[in-house]
Amino acid sequence: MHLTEEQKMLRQMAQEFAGNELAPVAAEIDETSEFPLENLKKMGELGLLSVHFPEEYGGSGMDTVSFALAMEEIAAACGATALSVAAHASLCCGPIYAFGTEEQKKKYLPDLLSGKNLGSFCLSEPSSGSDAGGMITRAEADGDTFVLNGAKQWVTNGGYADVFVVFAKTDPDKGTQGISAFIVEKGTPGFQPGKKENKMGLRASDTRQISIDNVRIPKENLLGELNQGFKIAMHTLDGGRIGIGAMSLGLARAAMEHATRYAKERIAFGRPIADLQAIKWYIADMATGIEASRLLVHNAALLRDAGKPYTKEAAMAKLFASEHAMKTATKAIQILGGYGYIRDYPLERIFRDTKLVEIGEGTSEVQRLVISREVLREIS
Ligand code: COS
Repeated sequence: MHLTEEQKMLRQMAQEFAGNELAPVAAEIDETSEFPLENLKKMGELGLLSVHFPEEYGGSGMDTVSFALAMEEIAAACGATALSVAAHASLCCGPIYAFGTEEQKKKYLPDLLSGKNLGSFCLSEPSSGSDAGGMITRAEADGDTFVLNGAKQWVTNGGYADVFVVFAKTDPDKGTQGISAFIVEKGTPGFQPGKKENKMGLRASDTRQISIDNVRIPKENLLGELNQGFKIAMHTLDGGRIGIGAMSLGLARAAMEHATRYAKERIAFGRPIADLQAIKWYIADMATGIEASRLLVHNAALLRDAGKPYTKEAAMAKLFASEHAMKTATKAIQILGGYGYIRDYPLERIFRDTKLVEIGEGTSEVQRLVISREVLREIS
């Protein structure tokens, strides 16, 4: 795929940062579950949290392809850090930029894009995930304020974020047409992150439930129009899926690279196992799927940058890249055999980290639903 000089430079910078700062600590923070706050701050200073946002609000002024390139490099070094970046950039800065008033953008974006503040997104609830419209959190107007009550689940960056985009029902009888989006600031009374979830993978990323008890926010914190929140969520997830597709790509590439290096060194039956046809076929399948994933991710990014519809393409990119990443991580472990199964090598962590990309920001089943709906609409 053709890249501009600017895109190549950004990729190079992201690769160097990821190689020097993220990769060396990835195993350690997986073990300790320590949130990579310092590295996120450094990434803010380098512009890696703001790649595809305009300079006017403190962004780097680049495009979505550039964002995908950066995400791939970050994820290839540390999946947990990549997930934090995805939640911050796509899911919090994304909707504030796309739907915020000028005042909201000026108030929130510069500090988010510079990394001074961290962002988060609260859509899922303890009893509603794939059925996002099934949320029960309520927001009721009261004078100049809205009062929110309910709970949110799987909130990435939940314990560290300063700014949260929160969805709640403003007209419960209207289903998805009765949901609104709000901006809630950290420390607002009643808005309380719970304990950090003890996850299988991406252990350094911070995932929490948030309880919302009589959280009173000013009316000007409504994001977008009243009762348009579900569309804001769907639009946000379209963009987010490009980021998770790119993250999947980075995880897959890291798995393939570790396994290939091992296959070239490991001797069995008198020669490196990379000479065995079974291993060669695994490597060929890994590499082909990674290339296809990258093309799908970049295609969705190009459509987004061109202002064209990209819902289907983003879902395809996320679906294909995440499932291929899981296949690649599985085969990579197979190549290492027992060594793939122990923590001395990074593949065990990559395998655990990768499982999430088939679940987060819409499961594979939701992506298939989104894709099939579009195809059924297209073909008369
Ligand atoms: N962009 C803008 N609007 C969209 C949209 C999109 N990508 N997708 C749907 N909408 C609109 C529809 O056009 C419809 O509008 P009208 O009410 O004007 O007709 C409205 O949103 C409701 O859409 P739909 O009928 O498709 O809603 P469903 O309840 O059937 O939900 C799915 C559809 C399953 C696709 C949705 O709930 C979803 O994406 N779930 C997964 C959520 C997810 O990814 N969670 C992870 C969060 S990361 S923590």
